[in-house]
Amino acid sequence: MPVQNAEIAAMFDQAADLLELEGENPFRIRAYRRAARVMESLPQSVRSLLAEGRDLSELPGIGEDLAGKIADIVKTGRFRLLDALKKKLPGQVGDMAALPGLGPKRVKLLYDKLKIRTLDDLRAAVKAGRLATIRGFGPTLIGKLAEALEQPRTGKRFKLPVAEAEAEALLSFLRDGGRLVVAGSYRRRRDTVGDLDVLATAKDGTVVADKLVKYENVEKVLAHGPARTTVVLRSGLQVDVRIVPEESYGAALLYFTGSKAHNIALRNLALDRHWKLNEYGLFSGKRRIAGATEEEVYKKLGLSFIPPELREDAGEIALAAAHKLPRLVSADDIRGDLHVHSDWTDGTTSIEAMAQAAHDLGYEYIALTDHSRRVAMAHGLDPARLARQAKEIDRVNATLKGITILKGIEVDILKDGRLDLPDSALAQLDVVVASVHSYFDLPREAQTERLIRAMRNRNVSIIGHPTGRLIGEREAYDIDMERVIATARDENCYLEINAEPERLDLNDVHAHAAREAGARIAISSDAHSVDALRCMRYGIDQARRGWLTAADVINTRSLGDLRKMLRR
Ligand code: DGT
Ligand code: CA
Ligand code: CA
Ligand code: ZN
Repeated sequence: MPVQNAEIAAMFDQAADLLELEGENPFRIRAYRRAARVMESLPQSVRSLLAEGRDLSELPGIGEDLAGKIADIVKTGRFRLLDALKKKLPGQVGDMAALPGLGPKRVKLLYDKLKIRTLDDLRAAVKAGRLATIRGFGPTLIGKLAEALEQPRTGKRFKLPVAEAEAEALLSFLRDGGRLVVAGSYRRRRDTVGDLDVLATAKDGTVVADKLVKYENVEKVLAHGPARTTVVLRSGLQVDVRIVPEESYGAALLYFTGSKAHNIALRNLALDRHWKLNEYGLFSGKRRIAGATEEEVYKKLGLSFIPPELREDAGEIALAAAHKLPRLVSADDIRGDLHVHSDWTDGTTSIEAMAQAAHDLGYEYIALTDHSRRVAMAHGLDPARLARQAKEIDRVNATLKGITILKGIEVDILKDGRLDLPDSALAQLDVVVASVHSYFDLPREAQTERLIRAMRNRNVSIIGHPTGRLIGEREAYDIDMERVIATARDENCYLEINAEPERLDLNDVHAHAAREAGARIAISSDAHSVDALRCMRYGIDQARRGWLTAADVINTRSLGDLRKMLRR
């Protein structure tokens, strides 16, 4: 397996932790952390950048020295500095520093005070209650460590709809009049979540905790206490419920919403002002100067409120300090859906019923985009059936008020980038979504050329699910995303965020890259049934994570404006 960007990021983060442990120069440490964030948010693998002969030192935050190290990691799979640091440090100190709640400083304390050098030493010390003897090791931190040591998470991640169904059922069960909210990656609307982090305010936290352990979907109780209770549901989803005091609610929500990188950046801002920020509040000395709401914490730190979807330390903090955050697209902005199927191919519902349902959602338009003939399984349309479908659309348009059905197709992109229907048929349509449904394993260059050729066809309006990934099932096919995005922009072809929760394709990072490059996006449900039209919101979530504003999204336009944009 070639080295992935995320692995390089993890190596840099770990090196930063260990350098901190060594008391290294803070600028050097920060440089590694920043480089880790850069690695994570690149739209393309570093390996392929290098293969193209690109100079990595042109990347933001990457100097010559780091560029050399990255190249070395890609070549050898190892980060020599990290290996050296690990060797220099006694026992498993390096691994310990990666535990949640256990930064470098605390690892050093553990070693200095209790001679703890390995994870087993640490486990034993937790069991024996010896940690409490060290200054700064309060019950919360010890609880956190016990949790991390005893329950190595399976690493399984859950798609949003699964997590949502569990969260909603659980919250309605637990509701007792106090506040109850799911924080963590769920609130940041990541496309998958590792576990649910629930916060509750309650006069008597034990009531909520006692209720939780009796919940019928609980399979296993991992921890049960007044401040934190952790259970595993039958689905395998782990739930952490934390009871927090009202006056800390905002600080706790901020902390447990994360991301960890965002938290660290905020904490550093607080430190710059000689304040302290943690899950209990923002403190000047012993005095709590903010903490009841997230808004007041951000305000005190001189920042605009940062929507949870942006909290990834990807540049949002600097923009919030300048009060220049983008105004993110929201459900209210969406005026139509440009990728919808009917029972003419593999949908379950008539054209008329789909249009009526879209109207009920408040849309002005939908584009009917059934499959083309090559997708035989779906009973794809040939030019003759497409012409007949057009007549049916005219008929329905004449009877339905308040919504317009645009004529469209989801045309297959053939292996060589030609399309599955003749230009003469495509030219009759309002919207042509072109998608790949075959030959997922072409080499990168061929796959990229295939998409680019499709985009250069002037009948094509939108590229559907541009990378073909199915979350947890199929990797994205190998394309040069940077070139695809640049071509989309230059050709006035739009890229889809397919809102189906197993696709979410483009993903957040690619959507961000598209916006940066000036390409525009269509957020589409790809609905095959009336209910599935509602998946739009998952696409909006990812668009928001990609920093998209209404102006970046074509289906926020009025029908008149949209028609002009679709004409090439
Ligand atoms: P997930 O569950 O893997 O999808 O991702 P998250 O972001 O929900 O992560 P999780 O559940 O491990 O922790 C929830 C939040 O708690 C996280 O987003 C930020 C905060 N947090 C956890 N560990 C640390 C830490 O060691 N330092 C700081 N500053 N924050 C942390
Ligand atoms: Ca979580
Ligand atoms: Ca958690
Ligand atoms: Zn489709």
